[in-house]
Amino acid sequence: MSDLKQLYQAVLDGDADLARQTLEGLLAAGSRPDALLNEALIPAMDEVGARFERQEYYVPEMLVSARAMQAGMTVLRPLLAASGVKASARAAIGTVQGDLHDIGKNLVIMMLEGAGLEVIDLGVDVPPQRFAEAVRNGAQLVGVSALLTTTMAKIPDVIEALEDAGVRQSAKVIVGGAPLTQAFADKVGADGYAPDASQAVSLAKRLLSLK
Ligand code: B1M
Repeated sequence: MSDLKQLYQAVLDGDADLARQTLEGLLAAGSRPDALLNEALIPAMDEVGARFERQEYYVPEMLVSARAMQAGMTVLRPLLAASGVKASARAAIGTVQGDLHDIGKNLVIMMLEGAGLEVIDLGVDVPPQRFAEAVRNGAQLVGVSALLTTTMAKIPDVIEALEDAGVRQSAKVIVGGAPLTQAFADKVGADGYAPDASQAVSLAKRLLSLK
């Protein structure tokens, strides 16, 4: 197996140590950071998403793969920044105000990063104005996660904050979390709803017209 294939496989298998070691070996041998990202890490996360959708992978497998990819990204990120490689788009993702659940949100962030987006993690219990601020700072996609029936009711406040700040048209808004539905997303005026992290990636790509 080539080292590039081994890197791809290590992410699929969720082997963070092997992913990092293989990636460092490839870099030492002269591989370009952007090639490792585009030819191994991103395709591996695409395949993880596809397996999740086929129900061959579940949340734990997706989490360990995302962590393996993150292990690679910690090595690659400074090199990519130094070589001027740009992320395809910038997103800002947070859990809505009053809500402290972040496991699903983090998974969505890791999958979006795996798809080549730059993601600002706004954290949990995020006030609506912080989403608006993120758009003012260049986010083209806003992601809002909510896990409680009480806090999902706060999502319209986020959309209102974007409108009040005059930036609603500057970013697409996607929402997700266990109690949410497409009907809820439509009702509150979000641009899209994704039931899981993998579909959040395809939704983001579609809304932002990324390939
Ligand atoms: Co809480 N909790 N919790 N909890 N908790 C739930 C959500 C609950 C369903 C449990 C239950 O009663 N059966 C229930 C909500 C009931 C309701 O509102 N209908 C509940 C409750 C009541 C509470 C408290 C109020 C309990 C209390 O204190 N009395 C409290 C609230 C605290 C607060 O937020 N203010 C509370 C606290 C906690 C912990 C802190 C203990 C902990 C959170 C730890 C953490 O996140 N760091 C916790 C946990 C772990 C859970 C359960 C057990 C698991 C949630 C989880 O991480 N799932 C949960 C019960 C359950 O779901 N079985 C429960 C795994 C995760 C990968 O899935 O988050 O759904 P999920 O994310 C998915 C999708 O939803 C989607 O993609 C993800 C990956 O596929 N998705 C998005 C999520 N966000 C997305 C955003 C997108 C797109 C897709 O675009 C932006």
